[in-house]
Amino acid sequence: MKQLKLLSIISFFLLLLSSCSKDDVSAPIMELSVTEKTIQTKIKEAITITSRIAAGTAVKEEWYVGKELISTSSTFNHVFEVAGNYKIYYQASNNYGFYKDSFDVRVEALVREGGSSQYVTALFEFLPAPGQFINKAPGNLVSAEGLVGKTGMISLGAWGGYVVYGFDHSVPNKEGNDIDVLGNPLAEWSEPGIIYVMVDDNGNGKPDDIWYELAGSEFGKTGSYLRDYEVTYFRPESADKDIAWTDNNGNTGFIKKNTFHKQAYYPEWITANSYTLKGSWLKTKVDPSRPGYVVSLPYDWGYSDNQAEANGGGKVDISNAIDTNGNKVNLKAIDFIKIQTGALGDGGWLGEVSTEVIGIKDMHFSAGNK
Ligand SMILES: [Ca+2]
Ligand SMILES: [Ca+2]
Ligand SMILES: [Ca+2]
Ligand SMILES: [Ca+2]
Repeated sequence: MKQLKLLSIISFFLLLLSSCSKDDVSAPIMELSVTEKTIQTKIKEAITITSRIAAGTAVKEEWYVGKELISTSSTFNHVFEVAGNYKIYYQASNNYGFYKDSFDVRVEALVREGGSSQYVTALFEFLPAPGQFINKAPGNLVSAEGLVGKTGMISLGAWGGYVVYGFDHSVPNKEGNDIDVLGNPLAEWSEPGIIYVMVDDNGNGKPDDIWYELAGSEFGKTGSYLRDYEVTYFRPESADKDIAWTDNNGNTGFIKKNTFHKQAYYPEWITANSYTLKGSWLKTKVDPSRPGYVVSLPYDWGYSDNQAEANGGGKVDISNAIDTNGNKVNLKAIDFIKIQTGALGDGGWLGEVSTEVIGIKDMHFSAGNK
């Protein structure tokens, strides 16, 4: 299936003093012919490392990747299928002593050059939360498909609703912002979407790898930001009823129906009578104190459908990627993107706070230049 290719040979010289009697030496003498301890490679390319041991020396050899035994010969040959950081351990022993060594391996994902469009080119998943635009445009599957290769309009419903797209090339992480997620915010009506990115670590063209949240201005702020938040939405008895929800902190509430949108708000293509969405949470900034003039002021930066274009819009920097522990990760490029409604807010007559996405584009793309 895969072509093994000799990418890197690191050989070292293991000199065991087999000509001496056991009484003469307390331990074997070993020498490394190379000093590189970190190996850079790409997925699906073989790494070969060969040990050189004095002829006629009976040595037991073992090569491991992590705890997995890969080889018991003088040659380590292995193909890494998934990008990431690995450790290779080598050990050799004979009657006279024991030798061990290790190598760090950084396996890079494939960076896909070129591409035909600055916009996302594939829709992988659309799972909105209930909302006033769900089950019709712009909150249906046709709307989600409308962002493929161009601009359009999609609403993700209330908190946790999301959509996943891919680009037909890897979007590089260059200086500054890299991706522009277009929305329809107004100066006093923000519906912030949290943006996640993914690298195709296993090179299969599917978003089955690791999501990294792009930290925005609220990241880590007590009271306005939570990770691992979950909301379960329940199908109402009839389409004219509000949609009940519960969260994993013991709160309950409703996504309320309004008079402008009379269709069912619970996604009709979901057959289960409840479903749970998971992600990070931003405290809603909806101010309902003037019911006729409800506002939801924007967060400072880092979200879609939040700041007006003049204030940076939904432009985000891949360098803000964080892992599940909230630690920064260095990504050279990304292949997939997820936008998720980040606030659980009720705008009164304006309906639920629900992120809209108008388009998603690679800010570095220029046709014929890549
Ligand atoms: Ca960047
Ligand atoms: Ca993948
Ligand atoms: Ca909305
Ligand atoms: Ca909006």
